[in-house]
Amino acid sequence: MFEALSEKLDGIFKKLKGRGLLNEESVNAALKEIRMALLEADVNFKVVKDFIDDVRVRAVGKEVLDSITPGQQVVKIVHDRLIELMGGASANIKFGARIPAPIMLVGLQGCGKTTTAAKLARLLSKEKRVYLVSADVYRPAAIEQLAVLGRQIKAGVFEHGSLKDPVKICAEAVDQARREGYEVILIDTAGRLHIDDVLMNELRSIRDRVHPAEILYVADAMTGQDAVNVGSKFNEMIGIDGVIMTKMDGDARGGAALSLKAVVGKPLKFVGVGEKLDALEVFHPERMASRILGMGDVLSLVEKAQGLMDEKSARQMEQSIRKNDFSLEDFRNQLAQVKKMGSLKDIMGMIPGMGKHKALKDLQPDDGELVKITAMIDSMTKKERSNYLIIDGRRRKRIALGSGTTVQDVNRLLKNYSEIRKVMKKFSQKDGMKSMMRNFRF
Ligand SMILES: Nc1nc2c(ncn2[C@@H]2O[C@H](COP(=O)(O)OP(=O)(O)OP(=O)(O)O)[C@@H](O)[C@H]2O)c(=O)[nH]1
Ligand SMILES: [Mg+2]
Repeated sequence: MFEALSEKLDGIFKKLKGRGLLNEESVNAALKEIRMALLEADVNFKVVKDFIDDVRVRAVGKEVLDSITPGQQVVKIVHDRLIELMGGASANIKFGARIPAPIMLVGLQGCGKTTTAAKLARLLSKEKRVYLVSADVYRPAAIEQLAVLGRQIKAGVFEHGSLKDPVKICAEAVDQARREGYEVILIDTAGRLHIDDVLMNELRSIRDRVHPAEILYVADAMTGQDAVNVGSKFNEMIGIDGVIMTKMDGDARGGAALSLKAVVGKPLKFVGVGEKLDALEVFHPERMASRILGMGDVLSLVEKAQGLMDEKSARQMEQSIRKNDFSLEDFRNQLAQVKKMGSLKDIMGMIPGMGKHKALKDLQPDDGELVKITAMIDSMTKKERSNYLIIDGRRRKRIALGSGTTVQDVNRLLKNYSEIRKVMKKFSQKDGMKSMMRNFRF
């Protein structure tokens, strides 16, 4: 997501930072390019205009232009403004005092409500007991679809029996959830191709019957600005508390996500990034702004790692990072785990500066690559593995020979490893991953 935008902004800022001194003209020229980049990313034109006007006012001030690093200051202003645009702090779900807390998902047909209900149930069930109910009595198999997903994540699912009326179904499901001690009930509703009165009336009736703690509008990122406009309509007609944007993994340009808060006035709370049930992320404006500006998103990376690594490996990794001796041996042991996190390219995009790193950009280690890396590390002596700095030209040649690879392969491995090590060092400066995580828990 936001790859094209990110690349363009990177180019614009490189030029800006390369200039040293800035004046109003050069800032305005850069702003013009930023404006184009945002419009091309499908951000709402009115939002873009306000954004640029605001950055201009802040950037052409005397303090900025006269400072020693005016280019960097402008980047910071854009970064701050992007965070504000996306709603500032990340917005959690407010469950309210009632138990179970009903959360209602609404949106057009095919936007991803049912899948998202299951994903959200999975995410929330780390802390709460979650129950699912489908109020979609129209599409054949809709109820069964949610039941199947619910079973996969081991959430409770309401059984409809002979009930046919969506409002009664929801009311009865809430009672059932209460009886069974669930703390949250997620209500999956029916979709329509377009907003129509029948759908809105039905959603209103459900709302007035169960009084949801939150109504979340599910938006399909692939539909671009339509997703934003439909969101406004849903908000006017039934009132929403936040948005979940699905299919952010597709080739949507992402502008809708940047326009939502300003146009609809409601925060983006989660983003769907794949079809699998673990592909739902809490939306963090600050991290997203950093990612867009190529500053990396180390925290999401750490969270991803923590979610996927088995606990023992995570603890080992944390320990070696703490001791600040992430050796090549550790690296080899972690690679298999890293592979689980998706392509190394995606992971690199989250590390500051690495997304733009030429050598890493095209790096897509497949299984073959991993075998090669393992072979190279296996061909090293124990001493080499614990201190890569001693691996000189002669040793590189020997390692290449021993592992059936080339010296270039060994060079690349050591380069990547030393980059990763640098990031690891950053972690260890704070007081460990766990405490960092605690501050950012959903
Ligand atoms: N790639 C990707 N696909 C998604 C995501 N979320 C949902 N989908 C897919 O979108 C399609 C529709 O998802 P559903 O959850 O059935 O959508 P819905 O809103 O419940 O649809 P109706 O009940 O017919 O209105 C499915 O094929 C999902 O796998 C996502 O974040 N990424
Ligand atoms: Mg559905």
